[in-house]
Amino acid sequence: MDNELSTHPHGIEDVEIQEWLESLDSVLESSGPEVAAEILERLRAHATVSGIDLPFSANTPYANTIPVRLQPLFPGDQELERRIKSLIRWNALAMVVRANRVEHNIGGHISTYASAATLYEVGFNHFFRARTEEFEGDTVYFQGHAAPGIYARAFLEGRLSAHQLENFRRELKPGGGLSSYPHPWLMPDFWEFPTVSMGLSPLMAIYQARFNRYLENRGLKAATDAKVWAFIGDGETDEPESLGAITLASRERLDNLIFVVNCNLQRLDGPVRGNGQIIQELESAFRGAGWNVIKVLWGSEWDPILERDTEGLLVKRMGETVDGEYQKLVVSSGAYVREHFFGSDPRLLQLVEPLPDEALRRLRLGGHDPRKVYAAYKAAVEHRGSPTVILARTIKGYGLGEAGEGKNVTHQQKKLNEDELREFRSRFGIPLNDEDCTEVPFYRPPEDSAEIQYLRARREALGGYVPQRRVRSKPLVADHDDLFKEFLEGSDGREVSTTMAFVGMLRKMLKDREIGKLIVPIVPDEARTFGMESLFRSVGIYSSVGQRYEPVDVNTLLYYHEAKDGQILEEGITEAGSMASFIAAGSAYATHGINMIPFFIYYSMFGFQRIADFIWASADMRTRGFLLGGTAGRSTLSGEGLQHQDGNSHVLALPVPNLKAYDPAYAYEIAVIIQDGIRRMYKDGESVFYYLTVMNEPYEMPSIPGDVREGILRGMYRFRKAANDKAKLRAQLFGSGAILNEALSAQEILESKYGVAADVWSVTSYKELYLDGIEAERWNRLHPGEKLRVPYVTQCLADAPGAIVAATDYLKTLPSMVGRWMPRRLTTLGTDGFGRSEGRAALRDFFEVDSRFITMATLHELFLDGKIERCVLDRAIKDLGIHTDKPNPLVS
Ligand SMILES: Cc1ncc(C[n+]2csc(CCOP(=O)(O)OP(=O)(O)O)c2C)c(N)n1
Ligand SMILES: [Mg+2]
Repeated sequence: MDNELSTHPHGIEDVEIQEWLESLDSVLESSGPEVAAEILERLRAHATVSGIDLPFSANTPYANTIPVRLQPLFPGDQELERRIKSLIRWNALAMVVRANRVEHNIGGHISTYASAATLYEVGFNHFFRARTEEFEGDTVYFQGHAAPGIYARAFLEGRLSAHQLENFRRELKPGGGLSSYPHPWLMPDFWEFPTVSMGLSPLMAIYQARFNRYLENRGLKAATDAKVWAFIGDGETDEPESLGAITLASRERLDNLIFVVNCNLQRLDGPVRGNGQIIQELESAFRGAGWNVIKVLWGSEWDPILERDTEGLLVKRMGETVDGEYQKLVVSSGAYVREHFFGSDPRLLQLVEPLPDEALRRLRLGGHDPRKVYAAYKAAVEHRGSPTVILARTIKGYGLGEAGEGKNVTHQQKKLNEDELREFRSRFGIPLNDEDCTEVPFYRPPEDSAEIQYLRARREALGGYVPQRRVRSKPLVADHDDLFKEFLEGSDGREVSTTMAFVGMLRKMLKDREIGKLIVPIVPDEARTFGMESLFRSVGIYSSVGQRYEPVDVNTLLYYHEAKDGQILEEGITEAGSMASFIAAGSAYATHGINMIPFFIYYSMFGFQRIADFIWASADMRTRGFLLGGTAGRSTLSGEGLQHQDGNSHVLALPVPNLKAYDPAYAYEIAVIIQDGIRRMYKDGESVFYYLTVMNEPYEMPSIPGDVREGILRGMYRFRKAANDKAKLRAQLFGSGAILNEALSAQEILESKYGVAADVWSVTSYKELYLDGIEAERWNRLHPGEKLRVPYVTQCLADAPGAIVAATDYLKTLPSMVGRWMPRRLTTLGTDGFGRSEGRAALRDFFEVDSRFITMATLHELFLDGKIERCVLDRAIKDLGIHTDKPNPLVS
């Protein structure tokens, strides 16, 4: 047997290997790890040029990255910290169990926090620094499903009451409750970052860390060693967003960023990688991307065993065991572990011979050992030059025992029977007797107890409590009339697009004394599409290393100018990443106390459709700023076709409650909306943000027709009255964006050819009209008998006679939403269906939204009302050249 194992597949003698290893050891001892690493690197390079085909692996053995000899002393009182953690474990569990006793199926999660408790507690006691007047503080993204543990800690800290804990997931209870997950919208003094839609927080954290550097490099805040910590699940890493930007983090050398992946090897249904090893997979992905990877796999109890493993057999066995098997070992007895894990080799069995079965069962994993976790965190915060990921092995549902520890069902476990509760109580030493314990009361030791005193002292040393959200920026003061004035005046015959008009405003805002430096233009590789390249030169593209090359277009006026203090965030082709920058910038008023004003301009079809969940998260986070959907309008974006032409985004913008969505037609409308938006968000501190579509169709911009500001902001105003308002045939035409011009042409055709006098309305926001309408209805319903509130649309149309026709470049449902508040039937024209590669005129014919179709729809309405004869309609169809048997754009 011995003989068999002493030679290797290629016939190398053990002794030969031993010699190599010993020489490495001696280099390590005499010259240190750097020299040893260099020799290995040279050997590898030498091997390659000598024709040796070395397989690439970014993996290291399945062992702790930090060797025991380099492990720092644990600075805390381990026993006290264990007791505090146990109390938090109990209260977190109590919250969920109690909530489900009161209302079956109210939900909540025990097992995520149970697995992550040590990861958080070491952070809370030793690392997470609060935001104070003097120090910006660390930023922590908590794993959403661990929320009960974070609440339970805040309870011990005296920040949340037992009443609030009692109302976990009962937010509508008198006295308030606690939201299921981190939601700044619902708990604006507590949570900072919504994390529970998996995959969003890792990406947001990366861009947050980068944005912190942006603020420093632009001189808007002092450089500090503040860290961004992101706690994420191992199952969560399957979301494409989770790992999607990890190369940005290493490229930007974000050593202010620390990921902690809670590797309990399980997700909701079962193992993350039953047949593989998620930890090794993540290690190679992160190492390959240039991250500092720290594996915390085995607890201190393993150290002496591993030390005895001089041949590396145990580490080899660990590396060969798949996660499904590890999970089985977790739920099994010591005897089973001995037989099935160590039993694979008699020499392994020998290693654990002195240990009784019970000790084998109690061999802790790294993520449950504060000493190992502390060592990893310390190494992470001290590491320079790249971001760090800590892969910490834990057990899902740790401590739940029979009630779920390590079981596939543990994620959903919300109820414990009496025996299970008693066992949990005993395991964590909660001072409750058998009887009391089954009531699952919240337990907080007295204020003067060692636990509370310690916990408070630790937080005090770290600057205060975490998480805590506070708006720290001062309101802007100016009204900025001067900035927007020129855009109210029209383009004086020049044809410009609303995109050009917006870029003109942006350029002007960038020069403003108060807000200039606060503006953050964000583009996902579309600046040229929107005519923004002049900004490259004037304000520069942000680059943390400046510009290390002479740009190819250096001799041109608008060269590609990268600079350390560049203002533009040119994100490359990542709408998700750009949105994460938008979020970091738009929440800086709270995170950093700086009123950053992001303008994120993108191809409108790739906005809501692609990254709506980030937009939803930014709404939750009370992010401020402007989203601009460029090249918008299904029939206005010519040529591009089905994938690009956006007729959807204004419908997709409807569900976001605090998002104001506008489809402006003219420069002055945009100016009014942006100026008012800046006032509302940054002067009055409202938690709203904006979505504006801008188009690339050039046309003359008129000057503002009188006092229409309120109408623009509320959603509609009469742009042009009919010339002859005494005419018998009357109509009201609604247009938005570029389609407003079609309505104006229709107005002329109707008047000159058919004697119909039409008023034309610019509808800047169907969403605003709709929200106003449903609110009026609601108020009326709840206040019967009182003076009825009249929706704004109804008010506008009080003296507006005739047929009503709305045309939009978006789905017909937009105008239809407000039809019921109109005095008469509404006809809507819109662009439902797939786009086409075509010119504008053909597209508007295809979708039936051009002036001809608006004219015809108006005449048809008048015909239905008996105001005109059928022959007029027939003649119009002929004169307008409308093919009545044309394909249906909706389904063709
Ligand atoms: C985008 C998204 N998809 C699905 C879910 C539902 N979900 C909540 S937790 C969970 C499993 C989480 O597993 P993991 O990330 O490993 O975290 P753990 O609880 O194991 O620490 C799932 C699928 C979600 N919250 N977000
Ligand atoms: Mg997991």
